[in-house]
Amino acid sequence: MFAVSITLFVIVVFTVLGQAFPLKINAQNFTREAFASREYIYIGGGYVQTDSGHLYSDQMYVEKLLPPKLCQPYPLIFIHGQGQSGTNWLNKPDGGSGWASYFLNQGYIVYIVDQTERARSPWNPTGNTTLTTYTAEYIEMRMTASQDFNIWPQAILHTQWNGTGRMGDRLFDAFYSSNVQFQSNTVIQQQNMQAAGSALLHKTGPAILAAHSQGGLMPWVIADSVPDLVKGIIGLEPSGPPFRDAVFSSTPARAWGLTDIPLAYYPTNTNSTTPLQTQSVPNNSTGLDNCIVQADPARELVNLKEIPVVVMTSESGYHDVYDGCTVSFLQQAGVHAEWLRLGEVGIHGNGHLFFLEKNSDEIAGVLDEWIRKHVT
Ligand SMILES: *[C@@H]1O[C@H](CO)[C@@H](O)[C@H](O)[C@H]1NC(C)=O
Ligand SMILES: *[C@@H]1O[C@H](CO)[C@@H](O)[C@H](O)[C@H]1NC(C)=O
Ligand SMILES: *[C@@H]1O[C@H](CO)[C@@H](O)[C@H](O)[C@H]1NC(C)=O
Ligand SMILES: *[C@@H]1O[C@H](CO)[C@@H](O)[C@H](O)[C@H]1NC(C)=O
Ligand SMILES: *[C@@H]1O[C@H](CO)[C@@H](O)[C@H](O)[C@H]1NC(C)=O
Ligand SMILES: CC(=O)N[C@H]1CO[C@H](CO)[C@@H](O)[C@@H]1O
Repeated sequence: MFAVSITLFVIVVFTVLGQAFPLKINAQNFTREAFASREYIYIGGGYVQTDSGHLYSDQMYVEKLLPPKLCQPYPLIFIHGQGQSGTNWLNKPDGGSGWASYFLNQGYIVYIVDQTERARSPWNPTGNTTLTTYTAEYIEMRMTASQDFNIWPQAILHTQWNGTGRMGDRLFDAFYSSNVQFQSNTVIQQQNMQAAGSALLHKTGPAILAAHSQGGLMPWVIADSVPDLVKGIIGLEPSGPPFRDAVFSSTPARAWGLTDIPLAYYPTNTNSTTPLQTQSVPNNSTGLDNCIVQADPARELVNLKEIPVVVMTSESGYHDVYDGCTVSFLQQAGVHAEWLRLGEVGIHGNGHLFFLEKNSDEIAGVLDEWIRKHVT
């Protein structure tokens, strides 16, 4: 009980290289990471009875990094993708400084979570659910070395991963060894993240959600339950497209358009057969997929309507094939969503893990600019 109910405040001074005189150290000389004070909490979840006693279940690990000079009105909450943990936003596998540092240096409070039942957020072994994990081959093919496999048309353009992106390369190994197991049931994961995420926003107050890939589903379900507390949603190649998988399979998925669990639509759905009626819209350019969107007239995502949304997509990642469909779906449902394709703003050669790639700071700059312009 103690461990979960107490908030620990830990001031971290980054005395890298064992330097004992923090006051005389200029951060730039010793580490490229930003100075920050750090505290962590566990949020959400509760006790469950098991055969051998009580366990605490479905709570989420959250780390708060406070910049030396706070000058942004809203904090940024980063949610990582499948197989990943909050380390995604700390330093990069090649030792370069990560997005947490970038945004701390711009004066944001940065929150980093480990999704429920993942990494430092415990999995309940008595809950009858299973964990799974990604192989190295899966990561090479989809993310770090797509140019060697050419599964989708844009894959060949990939140049920004540092190193070969293949097993045995020091930087790939550094990245892949940070991958962790995850809850394999998407419905359970979305329910748990909705609960823990809303609890977090009640604690932080109004904030911006920035979420990658499978984590990119979570802002939709969290904002749907606490719309007034979400000031902006940044989808970093969020899971999609609506209603089905794409590129690697075309299995039906996300019956609620963006998610597997219900979102509030208006008018309310009265058809018990399926949450939403759909239609297929043909693609207009090479390399882009057809889209499935709602049949007309589309229902509105009432709780997301007032929240500015950007979907950011890399030039060579597999999401470029279909992220436009996610954006079309959002717009059709009345959401102010914008598709920001990095290739179209002159940032070339990135893949799905663009925040860990060589030019990650340049991309962070584009995002920072978007926030300053759209989140008010
Ligand atoms: C797990 O399954 C067992 C056997 O079916 C059942 O007795 C138990 O209640 C289940 N536990 C949970 C948390 O659902
Ligand atoms: C309910 O949804 C199903 C499946 O999309 C469709 O065939 C049916 O016509 C719908 N019923 C009504 C009353 O809209
Ligand atoms: C293709 O273009 C038409 C006409 O501009 C538009 O209605 C449709 O949504 C586009 N398709 C996609 C997939 O964007
Ligand atoms: C639409 O996508 C299909 C399959 O990906 C492709 O064959 C076709 O050329 C695309 N259409 C256009 C106009 O590019
Ligand atoms: C690539 O990684 C090496 C470390 O192995 C680092 O020294 C170099 O700066 C990185 N390159 C870029 C462009 O970030
Ligand atoms: C000794 C040394 O390298 N000092 C550098 C520490 O970092 C500051 C800021 O980047 C530089 O101006 C110093 O030259």
